Amino acid sequence: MAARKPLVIVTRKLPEAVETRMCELFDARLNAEDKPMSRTELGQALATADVLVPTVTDRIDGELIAKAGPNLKLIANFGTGVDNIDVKAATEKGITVTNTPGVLTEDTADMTMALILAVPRRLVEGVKELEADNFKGWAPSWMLGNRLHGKRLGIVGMGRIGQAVAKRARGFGLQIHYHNRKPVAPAIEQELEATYWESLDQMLARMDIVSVNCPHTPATFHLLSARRLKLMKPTAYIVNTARGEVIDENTLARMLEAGQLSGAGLDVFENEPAVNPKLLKAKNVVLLPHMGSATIEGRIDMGEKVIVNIKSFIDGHKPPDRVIPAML
Ligand code: 8YV
Repeated sequence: MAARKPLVIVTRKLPEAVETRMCELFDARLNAEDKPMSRTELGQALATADVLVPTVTDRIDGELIAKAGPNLKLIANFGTGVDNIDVKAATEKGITVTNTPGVLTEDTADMTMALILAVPRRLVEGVKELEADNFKGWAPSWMLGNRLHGKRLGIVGMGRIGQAVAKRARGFGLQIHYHNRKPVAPAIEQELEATYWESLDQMLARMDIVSVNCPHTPATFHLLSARRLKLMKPTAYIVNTARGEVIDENTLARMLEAGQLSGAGLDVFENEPAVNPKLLKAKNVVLLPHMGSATIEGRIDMGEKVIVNIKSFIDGHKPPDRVIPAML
């Protein structure tokens, strides 16, 4: 008798090509309506599945993992960030966790660059002015922003995405500075002409634009704390395409309102999908609904990675994108 296909529960709607392939390979339970699962539904999924495929919108904490059924051996996250999953609790229960690194690097870096351009150059404000019929002809002192060329960009987190941002930013004449747990390889530093700052405090105080590109972990929660945000120049801009939790959002909103920072470009928020009302009201911000990696190509590549991780796991191999708690 043919072996039973593994029961793979997918919490959200994925691209058609990905779902079709999943149905060929696995006993896949899909979410055609794309309605986010409630906590109870997630609990049921964990209790019955062999493999769970969650996304950033599913919070798989220690309490849920403790109630996982005996069949659950793999959580194959559709996404790179795994701050939605208690990886340590999963690993201790013998559940492997995988993610989808690499395939959304370029898309996220593009969106970061778009925000780095959009905020100092007042792109969205300009669109709104035109739509409001406020364009009465060119004027020498109207809609003036700030020049990018020659300014200092401070990248917080020089991993794949941070480096991809640096490459783009160099093309726009920005000087690259970065803070990371460790300096990157000298060859990369040379190629990017990047300056390493061991002290995040010192870097923040000297940058014109700060881009957050590190993962959200217990160590990076509110890394840009109220104290650190206050070290930044009032003329500086801040861009975040990583995770809202890395910045003290409340303080950031208050500082933007008070003119203690020049502006912010945010694709992510601390309590998604909620957005701080002060940010929504602020003029000097560009706010996006967590769409940094939202390309058709990227989503298909992410799905492909999830499939490869599941397939290699059930075939008895180490899945390529295992997340090891010690690495977080
Ligand atoms: C993903 C992301 O689309 O992969 C990540 O870490 O932030 C997003 O761009 C999302 O996580 C999907 O689960």
